[in-house]
Amino acid sequence: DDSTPPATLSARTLPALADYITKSGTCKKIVIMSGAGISTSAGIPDFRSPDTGLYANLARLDLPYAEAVFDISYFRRNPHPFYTLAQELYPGRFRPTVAHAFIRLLADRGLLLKHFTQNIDCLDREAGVPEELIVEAHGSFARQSCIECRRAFPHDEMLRHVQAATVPRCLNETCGGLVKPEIVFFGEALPNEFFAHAMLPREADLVIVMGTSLTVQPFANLPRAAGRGTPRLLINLEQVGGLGGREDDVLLLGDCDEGVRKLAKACGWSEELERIWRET
Ligand code: CNA
Repeated sequence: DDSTPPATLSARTLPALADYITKSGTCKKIVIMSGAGISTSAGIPDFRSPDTGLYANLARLDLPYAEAVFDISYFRRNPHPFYTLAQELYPGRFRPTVAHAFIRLLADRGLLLKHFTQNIDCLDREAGVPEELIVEAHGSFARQSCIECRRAFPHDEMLRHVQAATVPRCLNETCGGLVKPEIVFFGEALPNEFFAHAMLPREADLVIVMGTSLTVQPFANLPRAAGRGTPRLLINLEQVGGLGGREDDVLLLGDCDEGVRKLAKACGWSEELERIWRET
């Protein structure tokens, strides 16, 4: 709780956190956990924000319930709503945000142990975060395959379908199953890569959670995997996932881009951050 003094930080404030990162000599491995909120300023709506979120704006797709658009059993019966949405959300139409540039900055400085993201928009890759430092917990639009026989489907063919909002079918004619981007739908398992790295937060010297409601399991458990005494910073519009409940938790409630700018400034990294952002 708020009254317990921190174990690792000198205080539960941004300047104390910046000192820990830049001066303590012990903050070498940073794990970031992110969600849709780091991409909203790029123009991609999140799911759950009232009014602006995707779920509040799906009436036109005539779904039985909002989540159906990403539900595998619904997709089998009716893949059209998903492909209508895919046309709007497909990578290539959006530019990385300042928050993505900050993740790149940490990678450039050799401080990024891993970026766990729930996002499927590939904006971290586009910002130049090395692929091997990213765990796309819910998959991404980077690959696509048949949901029946798992055969891979060519990227250029996929682009053609997405642009026309038509539904691709497996190229294996004896199969003919529905093809979908390898983003994880409700009812599907997370990639093995997620489980292979799920305990990595234990090794972190700092965890930064940003732009996520932390409501989707098992991702929502990641911040808890960090050891006690490992500072955890939350940058989000609202308080989520019990963050703030440990003595080394720091809350930066507000916009993600603003939050990373404040943190970068406190660390003396403002120019570097703006340069990376301009160049991405
Ligand atoms: P969510 O449940 O919609 O929550 C978003 C969170 O971010 C909320 O707590 C918001 O308050 C917060 N938020 C929104 N905008 C900002 C902002 N500018 N600054 C700070 N905080 C902000 O989304 P989650 O990612 O938590 O949910 C997990 C789902 C959403 C995953 O399965 C994703 O695949 C899926 N999703 C991804 C994208 C994307 O790839 N960009 C877009 C929409 C949904």
